[in-house]
This record gives sequence, C-alpha cells and structure tokens, in this order.
Amino acid sequence: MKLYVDRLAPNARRVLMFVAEKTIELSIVEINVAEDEHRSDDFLAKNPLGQVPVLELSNGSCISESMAICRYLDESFPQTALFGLGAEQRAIVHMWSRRVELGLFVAAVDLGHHSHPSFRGHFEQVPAYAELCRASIARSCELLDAQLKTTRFVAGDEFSVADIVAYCGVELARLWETTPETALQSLGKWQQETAARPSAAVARYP
Ligand SMILES: N[C@@H](CCC(=O)N[C@@H](CS)C(=O)NCC(=O)O)C(=O)O
Repeated sequence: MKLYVDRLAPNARRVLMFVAEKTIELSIVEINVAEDEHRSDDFLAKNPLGQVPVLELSNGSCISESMAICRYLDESFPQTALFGLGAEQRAIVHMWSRRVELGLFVAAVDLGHHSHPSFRGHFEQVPAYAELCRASIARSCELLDAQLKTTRFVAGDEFSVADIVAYCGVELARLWETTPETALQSLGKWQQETAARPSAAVARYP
C-alpha cells in the first residue's frame, strides 16, 4: 500500500496524523505540489482531480478524498478504532467530523487560499469570502469549546477522527493567525493535549 502525500498539504497532514495515530506501516510517496508533480500524467491516472492525498492499494486501486482514505484504513486495521464503535457512536463521530470538516477545516484551507499572499497567483482571491471563512472558524471554535466543556474529546470519551480533523483545522487557522479566542479555555486545553500526542507531530505548524 502506498500513500501519496505532500507533507505541507493540510489534507495530506490529516491523513498522516490518522496513520500515525493508528501506527500503520505503509510506504509514503512524496508528491511536490509546488513543483506541479500532482499534474503529471502518472499522478492524474491515480486521481483525475490532481489532488493529494491518494492511497494506492496493492491491487492498483486508488482511493482519494481524505476521509474515504481514513475510513478504509480504519476498517482494514481495526486496532484503535477512530470512527467509533457501534451505531450510535459511529453516527456521533460522523456528525462531529462533518461539523469540524465543513465549518473549521475547509474554512481554514479556504481562508488561506483567499487571503494569504503566497496563494495570490494560484487562486482568484475573494476577500469577502475570506471573511466568511474567518467567521465560520470562529463559530466552529465556539461550538467546539462548548462541547469540550462536557466531553474529553470532540465526539465523546474516545479520541476519534473528529479530533484529528478539528486539530488540523485549528493548526491551520493558527498558521493564518486566526487563533481561537483565549477565552475558549476548554478548546485551548484540548488543543494542548492533542498537540502532545506523538501523532500530532506531522500536523503541527511551527
Ligand atoms: N477533498 C479532498 C481535497 C484534497 C486537496 O484539496 N488537496 C490539496 C492539498 S491540501 C491539493 O492536492 N491541491 C492541489 C490542487 O488542487 O491543485 C480531500 O479531502 O482529500
């Protein structure tokens, strides 16, 4: 099994953190997005969208979309289930993963694309959309803070893929200097605890 990543790419980082959390051994193939390696014919044959990450199975089948890759790995390596166990917990992990993916992680990716000078030539930047992303990040952080007052992890008592997506989103927001309010103490405590997990090393920005 091969995992194609660019270690700087936020989507690749969340899958790398998931792999590290589950201690799965697989071969990592580096695709340098800045050098357009994701646009080569070889790579487009693996993912016609030209995006990392991609998981290539030993039968040659290729899976893209970070959450699809994580779900495949969770089912194939049942140690440390990260998508929840049982119908109710699976649904709750799914619910929180959707909330933090759409409201926080994707908003943080889009905020960077639409506001950071390094993306200026690559994206048509829409400042008003960047502001909507900033507001979405703030709302998501408040929602998370309220949740983390009552639960140890994002989706309940167990660490899950929802923590990984949320952590990667918060890290990215921090990179764009859209840090959660210091008043959000429960979120801050969870963030520090998550940062201390060995798996977080692949997702942490300096
Ligand atoms: N929905 C996809 C998004 C993947 C994605 O946007 N990957 C970015 C890196 S974070 C990429 O490869 N961008 C290169 C491009 O779109 O040209 C997922 O969840 O994996």
